[in-house]
Amino acid sequence: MAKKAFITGITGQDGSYLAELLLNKGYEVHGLIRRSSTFNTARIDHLYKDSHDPEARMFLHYGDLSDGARLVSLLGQVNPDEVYNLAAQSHVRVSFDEPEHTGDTTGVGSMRLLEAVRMTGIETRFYQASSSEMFGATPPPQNEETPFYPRSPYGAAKVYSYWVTKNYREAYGMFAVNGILFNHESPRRGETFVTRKITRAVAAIKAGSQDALYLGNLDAIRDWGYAAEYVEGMWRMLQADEPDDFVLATGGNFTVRDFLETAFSHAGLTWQDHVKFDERYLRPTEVDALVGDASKAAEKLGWVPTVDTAELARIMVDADIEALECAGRPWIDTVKLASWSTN
Ligand code: NDP
Ligand code: GDR
Repeated sequence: MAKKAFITGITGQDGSYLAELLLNKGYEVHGLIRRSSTFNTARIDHLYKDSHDPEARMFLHYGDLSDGARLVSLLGQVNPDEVYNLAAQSHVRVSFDEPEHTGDTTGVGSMRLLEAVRMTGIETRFYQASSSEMFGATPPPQNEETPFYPRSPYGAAKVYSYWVTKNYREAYGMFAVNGILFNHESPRRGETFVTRKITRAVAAIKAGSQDALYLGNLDAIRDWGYAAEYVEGMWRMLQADEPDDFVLATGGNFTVRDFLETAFSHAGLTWQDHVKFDERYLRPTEVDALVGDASKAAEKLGWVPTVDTAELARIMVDADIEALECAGRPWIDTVKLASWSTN
């Protein structure tokens, strides 16, 4: 019998890579998707087969982390071996604009899903997408022992989810783990996160359809890894003998400015000619430096990332240039529209 996985956030960056990984491993994959007036499945369309097709192994179910009753009925119906909770309002800057919604989905939503597991009584392993943002103001390097000091409603909501996951493990003996992941990016990264915002702009500037790129704080230090490698780490956490929490990171320490330099120069451009400052992109409280120490994951899970930040920047620039060249004008128009975004 194929193992069954249930993924919340399957339409997001990580959800799409994880679904791909699990389908390749022979799993039957069930994903939670939100009802939307437009299609929101672009990242997983290449994996989808109509459910009438006898070869279909990925199934999508409408639901929302704000709807606990639906989570109970779905988990009871699917009865998965593994649950990956990747869904969240995941944008740090947006969490200052929508703190209540962020708390409800990124925080309490995790508890609703854990409670749904407990109420249905299913035997399953549970992965919680915890974040390096929980370390916030605590200086690097950060590992599993580092104290939390969140600096945003998002970070605070993730701290709640971290502790409630740990509590369900201790209170009910659940196999529930926290993956504390540092920033990880890819050509599928959401367009308003800084790396993708930069690499899309590089492609549009190179194509002559954009001139300026507006950014906020260029001094922030981040440890940017490649998302496709991080989902393997998530899966390994659920295959371990005992439930435990793990940091996944590369140990790299690029500033936003370093990323700009690498991305623009890869396309033969000079970032100083195009980047302008806009205070809208500053956060009321910033996280200055996140650099992870993933030695526990290397030792206990054998998880070691191979793509560093410079290579990642080049992969993303190449992908965005190719996307523009392949799709032609409609895509260029989308780039222009996206530059109106405030995040
Ligand atoms: P994305 O923003 O790309 O994806 C978020 C997913 O959550 C989307 O599928 C979105 O659906 C879904 N979602 C949002 N709100 C709800 C809700 N109320 N109910 C159900 N689904 C919802 O995030 P990533 O893939 O980058 O990240 C995955 C997880 O890992 C997130 O929890 C994030 O906070 C966390 N994380 C990410 C890191 C990173 O660097 N990428 C680092 C550390 C943690 P829709 O498509 O409909 O919007
Ligand atoms: P982050 O990612 O906040 O680390 O959260 P983001 O890419 O949004 O910001 C990284 C750094 O870049 C600075 N920055 C800008 N950021 C954005 N988005 N837009 C800008 O124009 C801009 N200019 C400068 C930011 O101030 C920040 O210092 C990501 C998310 O994926 C979270 O869900 C996840 O938990 C953490 O990574 C780990």
